[in-house]
Order: sequence, then C-alpha cells, then structure tokens
Amino acid sequence: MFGLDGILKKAEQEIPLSFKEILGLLSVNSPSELGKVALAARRLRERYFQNKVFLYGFVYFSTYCRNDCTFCLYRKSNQTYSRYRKNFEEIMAAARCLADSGVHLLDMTMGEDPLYYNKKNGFDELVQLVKELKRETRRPVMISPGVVPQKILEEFKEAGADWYACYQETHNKTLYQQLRVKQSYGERMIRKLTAKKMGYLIEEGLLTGVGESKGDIARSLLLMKNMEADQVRVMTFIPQENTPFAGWPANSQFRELLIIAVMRLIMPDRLIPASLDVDGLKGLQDRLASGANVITSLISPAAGMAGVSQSTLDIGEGNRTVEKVLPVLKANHLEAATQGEYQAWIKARQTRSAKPARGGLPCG
Ligand code: SAM
Ligand code: MD0
Ligand code: SF4
Repeated sequence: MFGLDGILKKAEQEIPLSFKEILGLLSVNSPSELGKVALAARRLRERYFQNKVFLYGFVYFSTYCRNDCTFCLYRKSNQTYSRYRKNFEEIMAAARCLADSGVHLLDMTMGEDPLYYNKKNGFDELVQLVKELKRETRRPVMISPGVVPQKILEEFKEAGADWYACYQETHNKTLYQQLRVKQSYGERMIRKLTAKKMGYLIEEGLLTGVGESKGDIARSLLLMKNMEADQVRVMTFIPQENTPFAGWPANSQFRELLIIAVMRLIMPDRLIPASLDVDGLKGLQDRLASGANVITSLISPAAGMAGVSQSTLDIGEGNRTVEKVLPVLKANHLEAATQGEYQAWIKARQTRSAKPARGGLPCG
C-alpha cells in the first residue's frame, strides 16, 4: 500500500506529513494496517507523555438548548426528551464527588440554555460557579457552554476557567450547515480563536460518520494543527431517537480509532481524548491503543446527570468512574497522571500559547 511504512517512519521522525500522506493514512482499511498506525501513535505518545493519562470529570448541568443541531438528542425540537437544569448546590455536589474520585479536570457543559443566554446577566451565576469550583476543588475547569458572547468568555476567564471546548464538528462549511443548522460557522471559529488569544487552552472536535469525506478529515487535522488547538478530539456519530438522523446507519468505531491514531502522528504533543460517551467502558481499551491520552466523560452515578451522545450508557452502573477505568489503564501499561503532572502540562502549554500563533487565522 502506497508506502505506509515510509509514511509512518517519517511521522515517527516528526517530519511534517503532507495532505496527500495524511489522506493516505486515512485510507487504511484493514485491522492489520490500523495496528501499524496505532503502534506508531503509541510510540509518539510515549515520547511526549510517557505512560501518563489524564482523567476528566463531566458535569452536564443543563440539557436545555436553543439550537437545533440535527445530530443531537438535546436539540430544541426534540420535545419527547425530558430535560433538566441542575441548581448551584447540585452542580457543586457532583463536581466535588468527581474531584474526590480523582479526576484531574472538571468539564462544565450545557446546552445553549435560553435561561442563561436570553436573560440579562444570565451568566452571572455560572461565572460565580466557576470561581467556587476552582476555590473548592482546586481543579482546572473546562467550560463547554456553546458560543457565549465574548464578554462572557472574558468573565469566565477572570473567574478562573482554563479551557474552552467548542467543537466545529467539521470544517466543511456545507456539511457544517447540515449539522449545526442556523449557526454561523465563522462566529463559532472566531469565538474559539479569541478564547485562545485570551489565554484559554482550547479543544477542537470532529464528528465522524456523518457523511464527511477523507479529504474533509485530512483538511480538519491540518487546520487543528495550525490553529494550535491544545486538545483535539473525534467522536463517532451516534444516531439519536426523534432527530433528523434517527434512521442513520450505526457506525463502526474503526474510523474513529484511525483518526485518533493519525491525530497523534501529526500532533504528537497534544491531548487526545478517549471519550466514554461513544462505546462506554468497553470502547476504552481500543481508543487508548490508538494513542489517546485523556479519558473523558467520567460521570458520577449518583449525580443524576446525563452523557451527550450516550445519555445513559454505563452511568447508573458506575462504569464511567475513575475506579472502573484504572484497571483498564493498568492492563495497557498506562497509569493516571498526578494532579501536579497535569497542572504542569497546562502551565507549559499556556506559556507556549502566550507566544504569537503560527500561520493565519483559519476562520474565513
Ligand atoms: N452545547 C454545547 C455545544 O454544542 O458546543 C456543548 C456541548 S455539546 C453537547 C458537545 C458535543 O457532543 C458536540 O459538539 C458534539 O461534538 C458531541 N455530540 C453531540 N451529539 C452527538 C452524537 N449524537 N454523536 C456523537 N457526538 C455527539
Ligand atoms: C465527552 N461527553 O467528553 C463529553 C462531552 C463536551 N466538552 C464533552 C462530549 O465525551
Ligand atoms: Fe444544543 Fe450543543 Fe446539542 Fe447543538 S450540540 S443541540 S448546541 S446541546
């Protein structure tokens, strides 16, 4: 095949790969070739992160949303889904529980809840929440609130938020409009890049299995690299009931595993999640074997909170907990990093990000 070994050798020497070479890697379609790509990815992960893995607690505190993304269970038009909005105490209790269980970071996520978006000073309570979370749990905080106004992004930053997660899903603008209907492609990209300039670490993310081409993925990976996204993820699309994509054929995890490995090859120093929100605990081993180094979507079974693409999978059973993922790490000769190691990585990355970004702003 097109010199797979040659390209993998080049990647391991950290020589930048061309668009054509990345496209070639994304054309791998056999388990044995995927195995080769994943082995090279593990070697590069080892070079930058040794056997350390970071653990992210997930707090999905409101499932109300003003948007109508066609792929999402929580889209506003889905009237059949009973939603919730947790109050301050409930959110703090869930976060405390996750911090006590050993997570390194708290990912505070919500739909674009009209209560916060449409009300004057609607975000004040959430800004206060971030301050309280930082003070009490001493954990870095990621916010995933959607495309908040720039002024609110500044307030969250001042309150101590470290990360801003806002996934484009695709950088193919036509496909984007089919997924994130009536949402501006440019505004979403600009908010992310502005957050980076404000000193946030940013997470960019892709959906796979929504009709994107290999070329779309290759372009996205190069864009993620050049925008200096600090964490880069891919999630397999999970069709949701009562949504336009409900009848969409289920996707295998092969492409997600391949994309995770190729991400590691071209961005060896970044954080790459293995989300428990796609195939649950049973999907973790393969994602780690592909070069992921963060386990996300750890959810306290008692908090009464949901996942996103898998709203209930493995939550009640307590399978999305630190206790259940540690043995999987051990079985893969990996271990959870210390809080100090995670804080040190964040600090080094923030210092690096303070230097002027390379290359133009890809938000046209
Ligand atoms: N509401 C905020 C937003 O959209 O930015 C934050 C949270 S959002 C629910 C988190 C992400 O979950 C989406 O950006 C998308 O990548 C992923 N997601 C949502 N529905 C999904 C599905 N059915 N399958 C796979 N991933 C999904
Ligand atoms: C995850 N379920 O990490 C979460 C969610 C949003 N910032 C993260 C998609 O998979
Ligand atoms: Fe709302 Fe986010 Fe779901 Fe889109 S992906 S419908 S913005 S919760």
